[in-house]
Amino acid sequence: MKKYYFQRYNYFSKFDQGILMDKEGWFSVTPEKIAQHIATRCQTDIIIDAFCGCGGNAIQFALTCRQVIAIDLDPVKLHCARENAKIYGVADRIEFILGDFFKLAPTLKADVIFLSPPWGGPAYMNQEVYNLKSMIPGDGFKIHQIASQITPNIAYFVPRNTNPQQLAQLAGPGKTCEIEQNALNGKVKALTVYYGDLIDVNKLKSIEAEIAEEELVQQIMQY
Ligand code: MGP
Ligand code: SAH
Repeated sequence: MKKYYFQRYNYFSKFDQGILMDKEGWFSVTPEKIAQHIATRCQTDIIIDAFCGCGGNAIQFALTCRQVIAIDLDPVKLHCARENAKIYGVADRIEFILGDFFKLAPTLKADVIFLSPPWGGPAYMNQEVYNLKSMIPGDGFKIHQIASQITPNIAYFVPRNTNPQQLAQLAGPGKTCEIEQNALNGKVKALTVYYGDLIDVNKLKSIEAEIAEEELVQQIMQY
């Protein structure tokens, strides 16, 4: 736990104002700067944070979106998230729901869904290449599939060593996704994978143009 405590201000800049976290919360919370960035990318009307934990992401979504639906199975996490949201002055912008995302999903409507499920604890790094099927509630494929019945606009927060082929597979045949590395102080902490309208099309176009240019150069060199 020590290494997480040393990073406390990375997790919540207002840590000293009474931030609450339980054990799982400490090792799962999204660092504030990364959560801020994801919230900017996910700016929308209604967003669901399907696995809200102690609120690291939900608080930032409340600052960029009109309404946040924050779900967690664990009442302790939900209590922490609500208290933490009060510290950031955004509790009134978040609807907290105690429940199982899988059971609630058919009743939910939103423009964007953010998924940051349990990865199986800090041992996720013991796998050289993280298999999405190792996610704890069900598996990572099922989580994405259930979310995609609500909206195709999904941001999926996954381990930095996740198998990229699996992430691409989730986009569906002929479709694409954007895999973003989230770094803090020069170190990659996790990946956020964007699906649907969350993909930055301009970035994609410039990458495609770069690849086309490189191919052209290769052809000229061969000639
Ligand atoms: P980490 O690798 O356990 O910690 O998690 P650390 O100390 O930042 O990295 P290290 O390489 O220096 O040891 C990195 C980040 O991943 C955490 O800050 C969380 O944002 C996220 N994270 C970690 N775990 C185990 C989970 C998880 O189970 N679920 C979710 N949603 N995020 C997690
Ligand atoms: N993004 C959060 C951390 C999420 S940790 C933050 O920044 O604070 C993952 C959370 O998923 C845990 O709090 C766990 O209680 C919750 N969870 C696990 N299974 C769930 C389910 N079936 N439905 C809803 N929440 C679940």
